[in-house]
Amino acid sequence: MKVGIGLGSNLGDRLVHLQQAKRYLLSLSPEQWHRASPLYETEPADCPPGTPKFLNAALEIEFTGAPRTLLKKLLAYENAHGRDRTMGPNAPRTIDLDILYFGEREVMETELVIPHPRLAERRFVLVPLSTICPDMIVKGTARTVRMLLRELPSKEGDVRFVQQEW
Ligand code: PH2
Ligand code: MG
Ligand code: MG
Repeated sequence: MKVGIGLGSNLGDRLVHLQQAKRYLLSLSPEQWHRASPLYETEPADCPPGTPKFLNAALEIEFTGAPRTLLKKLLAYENAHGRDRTMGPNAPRTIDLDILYFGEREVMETELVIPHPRLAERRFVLVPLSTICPDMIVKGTARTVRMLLRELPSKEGDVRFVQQEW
């Protein structure tokens, strides 16, 4: 199954955190097959005042296990790489790995909702995603990634291209 993962970091060496996580995610994919978005620096959305800016990107990999298996791996990776969950919602984090889509699957469980429930509201997700799958229809929205992005109001400079390769 082709799986989209959103990556974010706004604590410590953000680029290194994203690069290390990318290497890990590729290791889950047969022959390291993947598509990667460029890297973006983004304004914090729905975060406490004074929150540092994020680096965000999106990655598509091939994953042959179940959605919950992948979720467990991502959470374990975050925990092993300095993610502090005691600081409250949307506190600065070394690394955040979110499942955005999982092939055509829809999952509605307490700990896991796929497609990601806030995907359609977030430019820091849709801008990177639109570079790897602009014409993918997002399950449950009847819209493509490109359409969702076009419908979302943008604030000047909220998502800034940093570099293609990372
Ligand atoms: N992640 C959040 C909340 N707000 N804002 C930006 N710019 N980037 C993120 O990755 C992000 C956020 C919750 O995971
Ligand atoms: Mg997140
Ligand atoms: Mg998360």
